[in-house]
Amino acid sequence: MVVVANRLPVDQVTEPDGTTRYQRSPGGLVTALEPFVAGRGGAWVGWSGAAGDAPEPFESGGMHLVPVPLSEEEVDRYYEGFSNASLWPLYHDVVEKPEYHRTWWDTYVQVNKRFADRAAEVAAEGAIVWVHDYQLQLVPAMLRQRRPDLTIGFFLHIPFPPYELFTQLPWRSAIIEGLLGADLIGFQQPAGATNFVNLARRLHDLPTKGSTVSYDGRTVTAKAFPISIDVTAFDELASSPEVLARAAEIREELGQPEKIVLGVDRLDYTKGIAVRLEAFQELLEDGVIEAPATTFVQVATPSRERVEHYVTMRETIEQQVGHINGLYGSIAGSAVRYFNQSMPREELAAMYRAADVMLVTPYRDGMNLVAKEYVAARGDLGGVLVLSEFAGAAAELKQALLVNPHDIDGVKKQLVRALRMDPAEGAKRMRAMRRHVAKHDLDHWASSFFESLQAQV
Ligand code: ADQ
Repeated sequence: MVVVANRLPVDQVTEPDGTTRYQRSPGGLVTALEPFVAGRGGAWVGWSGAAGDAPEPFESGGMHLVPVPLSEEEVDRYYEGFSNASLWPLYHDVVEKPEYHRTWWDTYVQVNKRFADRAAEVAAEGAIVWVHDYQLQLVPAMLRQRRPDLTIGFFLHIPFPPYELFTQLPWRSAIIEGLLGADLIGFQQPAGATNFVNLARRLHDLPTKGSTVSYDGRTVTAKAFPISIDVTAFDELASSPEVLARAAEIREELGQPEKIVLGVDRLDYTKGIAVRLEAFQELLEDGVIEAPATTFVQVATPSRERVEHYVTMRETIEQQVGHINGLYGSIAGSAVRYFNQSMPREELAAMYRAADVMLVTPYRDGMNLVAKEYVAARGDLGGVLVLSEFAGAAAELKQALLVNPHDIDGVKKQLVRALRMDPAEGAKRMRAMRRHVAKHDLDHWASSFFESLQAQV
């Protein structure tokens, strides 16, 4: 079993004396895949996150880790350029205008080849290889060419766009052919799988039947596997005495507001942070809510800080926060508490537990794990989730208050409804959502993908 992903499941840490070591990344994906990889004596091929030479392969957590080197220029063109300034906005409904540059594409091809070479070197005869995400869409075909004996799976963590958007891409055919190298292609939503099958038919004139495409004498299946989180672990963390004490402390430190509204995101233009701030500001203006009796806490992890769209978006959001606080803050407290920081899981869990309303308003999101974390954290059945209908999670968390983030009046209406919701109704909704996520957790996701992939051969 070999996992191929842009990043290795470890982060490089520099000690005070200048030496470096590797530490397991805290991410959920690593937790989910580790048992599959480690249990099979498997390998993980990925970039360490630092530009320059890569260390020799090493063992960690029962896995054989194979670092792929990327030069400064490759990080610039393959990662920040083609992956995050071409594909990311294109696959998220062109929320921002994608940029297409031939040099970026050439580097994307070159780096995908390097990942495919490494995977081809380490995979045992007849091994299963699971390739992840939009940075590596050419790897399946490159790998099949090098190693026809392998079973290849691919999972896309972000949405897959319809024909009308996807065909903007000057290298559209190469991407579809790259993905067709896999035996099984997993998407977050059935719509992504349908879009892919349609593209294979319309763009490449390939025979398709339901969720399958006939290509090169093989059958390629495209199917939805909605990702999730380790629900039990998050639930336990959020109900631990330490986290509960911290949740109470957070309320106190905020000056015991009547209501806490929370947003937690990677600072990304797809997440709709500005929309939330706008809705909150208008409700203050309208006199429907008052600050700091109602306080909005927004935690935004720094992300892709060298990509231009991200720099301008951060400035806009910070101005908006300053503006709202200037108008509606008081000596007693601010209306919006904004943190451009990454927080430890325990602190996030305490925030989820303290928040009366969780606002998740992306314009488009493959899944959105924050929404699922909030539900997993609310073992007390408290709290109301307001969720964008354009997040993959909306297909599962049906008892959330759904909103169209483009409709500001609609967002305001649902936010007020959430703030005023009768606790019994809130508990009923939360219980139903918790029942769903308890069954559909991360292990369920990884096992179903893995079983479907094995069934292909
Ligand atoms: P992301 O776009 O990163 O993921 P999301 O699914 O919400 O979005 O995951 C974010 C993760 O980062 C969550 O686990 C959250 O707890 C954590 N996080 C956010 N802010 C944080 C902060 N300030 N401090 C610490 N942690 C923070 C992509 C896709 C999603 C898809 C996932 C998984 O865009 O749609 O759900 O992959 O497939």
